[in-house]
Amino acid sequence: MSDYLAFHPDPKVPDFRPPADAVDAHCHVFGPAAVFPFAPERKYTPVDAPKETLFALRDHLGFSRNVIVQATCHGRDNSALCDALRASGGLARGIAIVGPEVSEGELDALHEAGVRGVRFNFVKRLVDATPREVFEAIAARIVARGWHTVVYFEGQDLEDLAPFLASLPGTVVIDHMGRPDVGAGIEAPGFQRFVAFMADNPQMVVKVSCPERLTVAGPPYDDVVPFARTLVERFPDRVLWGTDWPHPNMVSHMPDDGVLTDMIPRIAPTPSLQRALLVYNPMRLYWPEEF
Ligand code: 0GY
Repeated sequence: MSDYLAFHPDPKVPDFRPPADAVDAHCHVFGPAAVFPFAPERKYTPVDAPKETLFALRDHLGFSRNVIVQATCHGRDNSALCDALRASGGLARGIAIVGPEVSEGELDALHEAGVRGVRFNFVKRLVDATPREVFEAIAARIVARGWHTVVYFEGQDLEDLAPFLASLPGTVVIDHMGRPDVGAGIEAPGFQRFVAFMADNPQMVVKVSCPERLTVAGPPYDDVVPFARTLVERFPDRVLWGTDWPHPNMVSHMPDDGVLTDMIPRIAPTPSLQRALLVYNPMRLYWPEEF
């Protein structure tokens, strides 16, 4: 039984058509729980969101590929993720969650399935804290394989985390724009600190995703547009975009993924910014051999 809203049953066909080879660079698969049980230590129980539904949504929205991100509800058991990656025929890559106990053989198997990075979660409502030395040791091992790290934190924690994040080796991908306080506006110190952090650390890449979690105004998320557009225009070769389907943990409302897709030309107003956001940047990170 899920504690949270189910994903939108019938998203609109977007008016915006993504360019050829566009990548949805942040989405999840959950369960089905009968086959891939959720982690006992999870903080929420999502709705089953199987790979078949994700791949159908990809086609419906006009995307070509997915980056599937392991979420906390599946803990360190990456089986559902790897099952989806294997079934994708090379059209999906993955970001896993691993602990310090992971063996080199297990990392080999994850790579074989299509995993290209690991996620470190600092959001206190989602995870119990992990010592930074543990993350450092994992980062050193995975970067040696050509993988990268994905980090998820909330805006108010950036000041404390910044030195640590900046010290991580290799590319670091930041989820959901570093979760700014949208109500405070783009000139507020919090978002300006984030922009300065991006400027000072050229190894950082940011996902301009998740308006549904950040908005105060609600759909069609006009209040989130200036945040995403600022990042796209300032760092055009260091931005990624994703649906965040099936939007775990949402209680306020469930977004229509077609409406989310229709935000793209508002945050990336030119075809060249759109190609960078949706094709070049994710392909370079996740399918470098084809790029
Ligand atoms: C997201 C956001 C959330 C959940 C997780 O790993 C997770 O459980 O990332 C959230 O609750 O903000 O990226 O899907």
